[in-house]
Amino acid sequence: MLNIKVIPEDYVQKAAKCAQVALGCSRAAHQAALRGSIKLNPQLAALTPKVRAFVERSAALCEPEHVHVCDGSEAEAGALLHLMHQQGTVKPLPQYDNCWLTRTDPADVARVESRTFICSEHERDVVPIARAGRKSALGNYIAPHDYDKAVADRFPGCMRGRTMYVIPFSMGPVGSPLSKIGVEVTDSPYVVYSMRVMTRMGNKVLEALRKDEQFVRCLHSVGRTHGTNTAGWPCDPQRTVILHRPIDNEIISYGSGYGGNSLLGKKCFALRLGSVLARREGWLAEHMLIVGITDPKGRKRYIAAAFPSACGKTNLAMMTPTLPGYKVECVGDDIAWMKFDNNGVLRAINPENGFFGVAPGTSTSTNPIAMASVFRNTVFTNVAETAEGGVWWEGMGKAPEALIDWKGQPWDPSKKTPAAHPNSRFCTPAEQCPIIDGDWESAEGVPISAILLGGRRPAGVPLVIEARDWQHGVFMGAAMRSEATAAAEHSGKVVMHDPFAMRPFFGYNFGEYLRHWLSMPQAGRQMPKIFHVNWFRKDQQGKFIWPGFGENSRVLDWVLRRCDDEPCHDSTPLGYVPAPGALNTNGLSDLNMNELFSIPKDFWMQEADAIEKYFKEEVGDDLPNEMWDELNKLRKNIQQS
Ligand code: GTP
Ligand code: SPV
Ligand code: MN
Repeated sequence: MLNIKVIPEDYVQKAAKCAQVALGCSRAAHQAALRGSIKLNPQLAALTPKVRAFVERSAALCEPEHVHVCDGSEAEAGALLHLMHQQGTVKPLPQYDNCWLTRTDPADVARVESRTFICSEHERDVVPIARAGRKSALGNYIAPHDYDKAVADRFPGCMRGRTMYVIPFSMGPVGSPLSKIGVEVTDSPYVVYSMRVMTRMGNKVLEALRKDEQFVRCLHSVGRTHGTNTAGWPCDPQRTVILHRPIDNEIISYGSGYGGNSLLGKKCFALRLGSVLARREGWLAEHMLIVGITDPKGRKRYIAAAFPSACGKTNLAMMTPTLPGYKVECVGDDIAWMKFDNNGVLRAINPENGFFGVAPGTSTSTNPIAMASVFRNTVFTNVAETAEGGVWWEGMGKAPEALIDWKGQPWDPSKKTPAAHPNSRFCTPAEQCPIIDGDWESAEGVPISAILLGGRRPAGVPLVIEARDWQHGVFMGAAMRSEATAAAEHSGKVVMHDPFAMRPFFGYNFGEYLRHWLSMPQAGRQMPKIFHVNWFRKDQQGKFIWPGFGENSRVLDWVLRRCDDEPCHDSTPLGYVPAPGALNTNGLSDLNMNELFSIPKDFWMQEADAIEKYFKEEVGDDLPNEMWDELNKLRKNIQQS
């Protein structure tokens, strides 16, 4: 069923012509390649014309041996696992139920931001004017001819000898007015299997396409292999490139099979293209978790929270609250698509269908809900393997004897290299989460009462600050910084600017993004309150001051009380913080509240300088004046404090 021959031989020869022109702008070449007698596979004949044209053009370019259109069935998923097992890409983990281990090539372990590009006619569409012609920290621009060349240099014949899978997928519940459809073609069965977990995929999406033929074209190849683990994990790390052309609804990714580089519905579609669509259509596509919180009075509210990669979204989304009477339910752990409805309520959907979550640090004490979710129907990537056919990672608990590390070697703890890669992950269906929210697939989305922003700030930044108003909140988002993590290729723990946790994911000019956020307050709309949180402040000994995880419910409690306009706050130069005694710390011993909430004047003068430098050097004339006004206010407040 999987190996269906559909490409006649002369088609392959004619493909060379086609390949000279990049996908999406090759209609003439495509027509030329199609002339001649092509017997169509019934699977392809059933596709809508636009999807079929995309598939045929992709096949002509990449020259796969077979084409398979995915139906999304159990049987298909089983066949894929069987195939991957044979090829050495996955191995079973007999300790659990339908769980599998993958080891990637050591050169393909995370998103590669330096090779991720957005294409548009004008550079300023993509990066702020201050960086014209230079490297921007807020996105990489690629000109149309370089984009076409990057494709032509890599894709012709890149799938020779392989099967090309066609994955029709929906970001968001099929049929929701907030959802969008994509079609990814890929030569990686690992990608197909993961996309079945992370998105709604298969026949029901093809049916939806028959009603509305619009979709985002996603082309992916792991490339002609130049990695070291070529049998199990083909990839071409030296030539990896991840390209987006928002104007054409097109994503093209080459060389990596990992996470956000290859599961193109996630960061590429839902955030980079999503942010462009959102701005055009008046909504928000954000790197945010969505969580429902029921307070002891039985009132349920939802919040969304933007933290950079590996900074606590999955953990907050699945939190087990320590405060009595609170209940937390999970809608999503990574991405939120949000739109004001006709009643002025901001509604959010999780466009995803699964969790691609960070493994290290996940344990029965930090995230028992994740632990209860991931030991069925899960693919683990780059974790360590136990002798019993189970998994282990740093932070899970005591290391068992005789571990095999993520590179497949016996682990030697004395060598101080981690057994699991720091960016190792689990890929798990969301419906398996025991606290998945009853409305997580609601077509209209859940109402958002508050938006949290945050990051890893070891020094100077208090546990929680409430923005004075929406504009101040937008400034907080623009000024966000966080320590680098293993989720991308940055090395060291340097504190980086990461506005709105979106720095790697903006699909268009950040100045325009800020303007879009500033335009949200309109007559009749109920604006969520905005807060900045920091679970990661450290003391003089380098230890986290705040216990985090389930104890973060204490901060949520204060946030919700502020949403009710309870006067439990004090004004500071940075915004509002809990009034003395207002943050419930009952039962927490040895907590140094002064250290947790102090606002060191020198630190904040330097922070204001750093923000100014960033705004000037990275954004320049594209920065909305409101942001300068807010920075001036911040400076004045600190000076006067
Ligand atoms: P992405 O999937 O990359 O977007 O990451 P994420 O934002 O979902 O981060 P996640 O929740 O997976 O957490 C990343 C790491 O931070 C894990 O090792 C967690 O154990 C750790 N972490 C999460 N929340 C807290 C917290 O409240 N305190 C502390 N100290 N660590 C935390
Ligand atoms: C992130 O890096 O923010 C992730 C993981 O959620 S990836 O899917 O690789 O982008
Ligand atoms: Mn993420």
